[in-house]
Amino acid sequence: MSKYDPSKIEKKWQKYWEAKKLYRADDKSKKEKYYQLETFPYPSAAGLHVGHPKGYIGEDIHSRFMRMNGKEVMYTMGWDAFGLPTENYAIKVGKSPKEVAGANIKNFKRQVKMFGLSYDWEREINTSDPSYYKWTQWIFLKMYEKGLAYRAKTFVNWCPKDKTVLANEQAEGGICDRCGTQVEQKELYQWMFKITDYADRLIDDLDIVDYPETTKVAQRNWIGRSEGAIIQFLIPNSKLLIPVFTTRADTLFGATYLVLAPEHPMVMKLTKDENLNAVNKYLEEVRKKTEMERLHTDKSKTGVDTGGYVMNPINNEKIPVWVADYVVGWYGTGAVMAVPAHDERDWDFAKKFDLPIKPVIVSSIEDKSYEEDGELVDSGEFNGMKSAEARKKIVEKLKDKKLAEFKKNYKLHDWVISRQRYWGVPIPMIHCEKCALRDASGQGYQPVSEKDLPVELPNLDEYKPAEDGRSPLARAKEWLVVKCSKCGQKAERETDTMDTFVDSSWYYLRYTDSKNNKIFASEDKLKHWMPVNLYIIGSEHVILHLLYARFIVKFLFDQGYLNFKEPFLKLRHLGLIQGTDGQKMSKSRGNVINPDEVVEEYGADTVRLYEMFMGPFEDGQPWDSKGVVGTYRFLNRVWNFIKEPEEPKLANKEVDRILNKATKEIGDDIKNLKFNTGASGLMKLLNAIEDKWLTKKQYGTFLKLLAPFAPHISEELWQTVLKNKKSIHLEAWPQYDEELLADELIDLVVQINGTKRDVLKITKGLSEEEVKNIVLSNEKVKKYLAGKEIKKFIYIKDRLVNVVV
Ligand code: ANZ
Ligand code: ZN
Repeated sequence: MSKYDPSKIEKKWQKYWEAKKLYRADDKSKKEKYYQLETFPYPSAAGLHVGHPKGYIGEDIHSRFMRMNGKEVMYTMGWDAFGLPTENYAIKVGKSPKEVAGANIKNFKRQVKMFGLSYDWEREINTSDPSYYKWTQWIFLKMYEKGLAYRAKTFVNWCPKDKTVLANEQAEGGICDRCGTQVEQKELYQWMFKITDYADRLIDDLDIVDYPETTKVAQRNWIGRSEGAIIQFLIPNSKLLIPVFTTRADTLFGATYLVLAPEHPMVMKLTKDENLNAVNKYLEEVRKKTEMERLHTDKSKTGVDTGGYVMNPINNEKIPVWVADYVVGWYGTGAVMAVPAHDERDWDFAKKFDLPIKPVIVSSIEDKSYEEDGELVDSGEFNGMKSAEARKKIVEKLKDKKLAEFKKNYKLHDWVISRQRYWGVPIPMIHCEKCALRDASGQGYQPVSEKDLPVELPNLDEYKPAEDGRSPLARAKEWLVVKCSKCGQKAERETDTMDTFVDSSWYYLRYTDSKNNKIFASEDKLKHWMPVNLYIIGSEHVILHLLYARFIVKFLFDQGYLNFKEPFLKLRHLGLIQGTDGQKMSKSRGNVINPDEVVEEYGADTVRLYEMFMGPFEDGQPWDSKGVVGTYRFLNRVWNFIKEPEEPKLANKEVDRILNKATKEIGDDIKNLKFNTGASGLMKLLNAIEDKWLTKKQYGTFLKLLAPFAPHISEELWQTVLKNKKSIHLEAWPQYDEELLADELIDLVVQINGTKRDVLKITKGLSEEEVKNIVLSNEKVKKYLAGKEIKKFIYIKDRLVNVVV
């Protein structure tokens, strides 16, 4: 027989599968649907490294398995093509982002196809295609219609080099994660989505989905619901109040000063003339820090005294007002009653600035804050009360005087979707000066009419960001001018584009009906395919992408476009493959392994099997070239193992038993995404049957178990060696026999004083102790032994027992 040469068979079968439309997901199929999803890639200029396909391979194995188990599987691929890296790369190489993205997609597609993944390519999507982003714009308009898209001034992380807004996680440590420049805080008008309206539902509906618990916790923490109260502090000799948000109203008697966030509107009002210089200087310093830096609890506290005072509403005590950046402007009321005896941050601050510390909860701790609940002291009529009760009673008492109310708060911000960059979806709004004069908000923005969608991105001569921070779209003079959709006068288009997270928040809906040009997806198809049955994502997506997708689905549900509230029924994670040095693969570390070369040398099936064999799917593992060689050798053995048997002959029962067990185990492994034990199960299986004689059916069973992992070699052997006429990927997963799974039985000869008295069927491999128990409690044996004393019990494992009496 010929040598195993993947380069001769893999391309051939990929073409065959494509021509036969083997992996087409049929909308009208009578089979039960199964929608399997993976995060679609951002096609960078660097192309794939060997780590990228790991998730795709796992998903592909699972998809193939589900098909073999009678499901109509939808498994497909698309491109998250907008975004800053492409734009920056295009500027660097002097091309248009569109051209660069097109070339990147082409390269990615070639690489992805190399792995023989069972995608339905007819559903392919590209977020930078007008036929896709028309619907991203449409979603924006629906949001706007409902008052959930709005424009407001907000502090944002601003990269002065990239000249764009960054999300918090793109600005960790105050550094732009794209270019490494120090990030600034800048106050700008931005378009936002009011995701905070959905905060409770985004928490509560986590109960109806199957996500790893850690992911649910991450979602809950990000939303950060906390239950507390607003308490009003009074400014002496005025009618003005300063509200604070607290979760510890029980510690109200322990408040020894009040802190305003630097951006609090009352800062200047409270600052005394002699403190003005110091306060201004401090505000200037703070502007340079990002929110992340400000909130780090381990950083030494900074702040400044305003010289002003407020009165505690519970006892009219005067306490000083400070400004400090450990209080953030957007959370709660932007002001805090500081209780150093019971809050660590307040403790550190009070120690540093020599402010009084007054314990009001009983504790034995003296050298740091005591943060637990407890019994109140030094708290007037509330002395002796427990924290939980006091929290209620204190607020209730002040409530009558309108000085307090119960309040829930959230850490979640509204979603800033504006980007001042070119390569994104144009926000479909029009700014009209005329209308601005008339409308109450003075902003004068009008939505583009639905019938005028999509607002297409114009080509530019120059894609560099403008010095004033405005989007390069402001330079598209012709594109910019438009008639106001309300008054018909000459007006200007919005030049901001959308955060790419908007594009990816709804892409899985589009897969169900990717060519529809009347609606983002038809009701029928959405009903048929959604929700997604299994979504596998990297751990980097457990917060924002997931939250945004869930939000958009809830919104579309509310508008009556969807009949489900959660997009993903079941979510699982995958770990990254690292470089041989155990570090994250990256160009700058020089540890990137290009899949083109490995596939060329060993074939896609080897790489597929190796990536699954490396270790648990949800963990990360370093790449090991020796391991690749090992799996290549295994596939060579498979190649030599499968022969066309001379039939007919009787099947070897032992082989049946081994195959039976492997069918169950490997199937369970795939179902549970335990691809590594599945892959090693295949290897063990080959070891067990390699030197045995098999029937054609038995060889076929082996190949079917291998097929999801190594689809090319199994197809080749199935069709050319075993001479089957149809694709192995249309076969059903082999049936297994529960009874055969039971442990193997042996015949145990029982002698008494050397004479054979019985033969017992017992499980193979039992210990002498276990066998003795079975034999001596056997009725027949008991009869022979009645009244006699056992002198000796001789046991020859799995064969014979001799009882000497
Ligand atoms: C007094 C107090 C006493 C507090 C005490 C805590 C312990 P979560 O659970 O995160 O909601 N806080 C309120 N607004 C803030 C802001 N804008 N920036 C920084 N901190 C703020 O935390 C609520 C607590 O965080 C509030 O309860 C407040 O401090 C602080 F022994 O009020 B507490
Ligand atoms: Zn107008």
